[in-house]
Amino acid sequence: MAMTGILRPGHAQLRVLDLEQATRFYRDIMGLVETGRDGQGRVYFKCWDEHDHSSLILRQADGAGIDFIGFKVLNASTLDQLDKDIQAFGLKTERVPAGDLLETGERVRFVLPTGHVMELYAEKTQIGNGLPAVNPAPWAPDADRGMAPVRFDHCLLYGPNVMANKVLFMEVLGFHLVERILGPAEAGEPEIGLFFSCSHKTHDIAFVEYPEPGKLHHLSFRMPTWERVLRAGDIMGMNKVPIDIGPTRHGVTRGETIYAWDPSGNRFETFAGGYEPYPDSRTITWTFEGFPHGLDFPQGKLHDSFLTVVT
Ligand code: M3P
Ligand code: FE
Repeated sequence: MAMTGILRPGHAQLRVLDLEQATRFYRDIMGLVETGRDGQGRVYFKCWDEHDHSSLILRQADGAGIDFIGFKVLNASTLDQLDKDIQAFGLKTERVPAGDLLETGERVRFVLPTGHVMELYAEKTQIGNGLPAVNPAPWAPDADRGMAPVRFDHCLLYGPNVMANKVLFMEVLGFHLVERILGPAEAGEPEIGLFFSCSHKTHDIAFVEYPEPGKLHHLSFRMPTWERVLRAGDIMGMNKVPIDIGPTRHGVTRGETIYAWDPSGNRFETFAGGYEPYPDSRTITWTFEGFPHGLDFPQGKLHDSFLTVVT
């Protein structure tokens, strides 16, 4: 399918309570590649098979959570057009100068109706995946340290007004709605969970209705296979990483998954599988009664922590 407009989730900036402990976790246990530190003390990482300079930025803070999520767009004129479209939709935008994030161009920043800070950018230096573009091997040495996800895949964010996000994502930002979760019949089955894609993936970003704005449910890291999800679970066990759910499979998106917590209490997901929707694919709906299997298909179980623990 043609890829124009918004291409993919490119980076997320995460707040951590102890930067050096978090750096050791993401580098040595998660197995990300550390790519830089800036004048503000932030630490930058990428997954081994990503080419752009960074996809995860850690900032030391007093409380855990997400500062912002950034999506890469096709080019500078796309960025300008989306900036105008977002303003016409009624949101204020702000330009963050190039270089504020290492090796990253100018960003257009705005606050979603759910209270999350989102940004768009067109430029990030490509530093490569450690493999040549001519006759490359299937993996590089960085693929063999820790859990070693191949890419930052998506995030699930919790906040109020997910229905307002739906209009923005579908009518302005060009995403399609792949799956949705409905609330109880007594409440008139409102849409309480929305899974959006700007690509061939089951989701590039998802939202769940929640009273407090701007909350992070999880950042998800793509593993190449289910075996690699299980191996990530082995590494979590070896390192006493606290697990929330899994290994199991979601009914929602059919993803094979483990949810666990980083040392600051931010949830992350190691994730594989799923399917490949197109923009014209039918949207899949999970009713409130069906949702326990949507969350954990084999067990059909609503895990309390999934619904209540966010940062
Ligand atoms: C994911 C995923 C829910 C399922 C979440 C699914 C809210 O996080 O990556 O597929 O039930
Ligand atoms: Fe997920």
